[in-house]
Amino acid sequence: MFSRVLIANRGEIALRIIRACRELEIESVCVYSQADADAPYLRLADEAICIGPGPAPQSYLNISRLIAAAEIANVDAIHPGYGFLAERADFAQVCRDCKIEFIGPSPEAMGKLGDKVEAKRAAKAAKVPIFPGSEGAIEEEEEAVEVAAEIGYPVIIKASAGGGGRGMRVCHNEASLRTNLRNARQEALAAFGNGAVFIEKFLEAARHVEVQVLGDKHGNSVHLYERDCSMQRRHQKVIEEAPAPNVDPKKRDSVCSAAARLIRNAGYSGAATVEFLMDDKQNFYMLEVNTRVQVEHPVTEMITGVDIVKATIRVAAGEELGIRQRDVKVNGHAIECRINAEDPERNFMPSPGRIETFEAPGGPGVRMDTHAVTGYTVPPNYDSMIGKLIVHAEDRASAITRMERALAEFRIGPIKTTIPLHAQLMRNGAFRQGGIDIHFLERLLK
Ligand code: MV4
Repeated sequence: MFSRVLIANRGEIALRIIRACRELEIESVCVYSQADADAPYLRLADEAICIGPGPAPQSYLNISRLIAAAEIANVDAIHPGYGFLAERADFAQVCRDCKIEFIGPSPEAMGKLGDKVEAKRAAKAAKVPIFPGSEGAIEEEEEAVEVAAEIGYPVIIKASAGGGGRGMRVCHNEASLRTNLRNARQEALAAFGNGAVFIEKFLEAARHVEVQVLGDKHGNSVHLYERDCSMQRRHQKVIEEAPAPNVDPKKRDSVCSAAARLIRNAGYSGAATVEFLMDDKQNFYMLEVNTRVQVEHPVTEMITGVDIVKATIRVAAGEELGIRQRDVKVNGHAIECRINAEDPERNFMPSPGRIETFEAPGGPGVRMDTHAVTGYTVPPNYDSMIGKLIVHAEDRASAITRMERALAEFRIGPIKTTIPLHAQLMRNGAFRQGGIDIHFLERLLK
C-alpha cells in the first residue's frame, strides 16, 4: 500500500480523499492555491503545499507545479478527485513517466473510454446498448446525410472529444445537418483540438441513468448499480439518487452487467461511470464514460456500503477489488442535494463570501460532505458547490421525508444557497412520483 498520497484537488472532494487516506493509514499531502490558503480542511491533511495563485491554470491545472509538489513531498501516488486534471490522459502519462502512481485508470484506458467515438466502438463490441448512428467519426458530409436518412431525423451531432453537453447540435432535416456539420467540426477543432464528430439518433425526452463500476489491475470488475441524475440545469446536476426509481429489475441487471463488461474489456482499473439515456420504454443507450470518481458517488456508497474512494486507492496500489458481484446488494434509497453558493432567485448568480452562520443538519441517515464551516469564505475563483447533503433511508418515500427534515435544519447565511430550491423540489409531485426527465427542472424554472 502507499505511504503518502498527494491530493491534486480542493474543497469537499479534497477533504473526502483526506478522510479515506486517514482510514487507510496513508499520509495525505494536500496542495492549495493562494485563494484556498485559509481553508480549514488543509489542517486535516498531514501536509499542505501552496502551488500558486488562485486562477486554476496557475495552480490546480498546472501539471509541472503539481509534479514539483509531489517530488518535494515524496509521495507514492496522486489522487486527482473530479474536475481539474482528473480526466486528462496526458497528466496520467506524466505521472507514469515520473514514477508516481496516478490513482485512476491507465492513460491508455482513459484515452480509449474518454473519447466518445472510441467508447461507442468499445461499447458495441461489449454488447452495451448505444444509439444508432455513424460508425466512428464522420469523414464526408455525404456519409452523414446517408446515415441520417437511414436512422431518421432528428439526429444529433456530437464532438468525439466533447463532454458535458459541449459541442452538440440537434438537426431536424438534411439542410440543417449539412450546415451544422461544417460548423460543428470547426468548433470541435477550436475547442478540443480534435475535429472528430459523429452523429446519432436524437432522443427528445429521456432520463439520465448512470452505472457506477469499479475495476482492478487483475481483470476484475463489478458494478455498484445505478443512479438517476435527471434533475439538472444547464448540464449541471442538482439532485442525484440511487437506485434509479421505477426501473424494471431485469433491465437494470442487464444494463449494469453490460457496463461492468465494458470496463473489464477495456482493461480499466479504478472507478468509472457509464452514462445512459433511458427512454419511456426503459430502453438504454450509452452516452459516454466518465473515467473518474464523480461528485455523486456518495449515494452509491450509502446504498451498497462500498467506500468508492478507498477502493480507488486500493486498486491503484495493486490490490484486488475483493468485491464479488453477488455480494453487492442494494440497501434502501439515497438522495443527494448539491449545495451551491448560488442564488436560485437570481438566475443562479454565484454568491461567494464569508459564511457567518453554518448549522449543518445531522441525525439518523444524514451525511454531509462539505469543507465549509462557520467563518469560511467561499472564494469566487472556483465552482460554486460548497457541499453535498446526502440522506439514506429504507425506501424512496422515507428518503424524501428525511431530506425535507434535513433541509429544514440547515442554516447557511448570509450567502445565498440552493437549499430553498431543494426544499421546493422535495415537495414537487412529479419528483415524488419518480421518473422526471432531463428537461424537467428547466421547464419548472421557466
Ligand atoms: C443526447 C441527448 C439526446 N439524444 N444524445 C447532453 C450531455 C451529454 N453527455 C449528452 N447529452 C445528451 N445527449 C442523444 N442521442 C440529450 C442529451 C442531453 C442531456 C443528457 C443527459 C442529461 C441532461 C441532458 C440535457 C440536455 C441534453
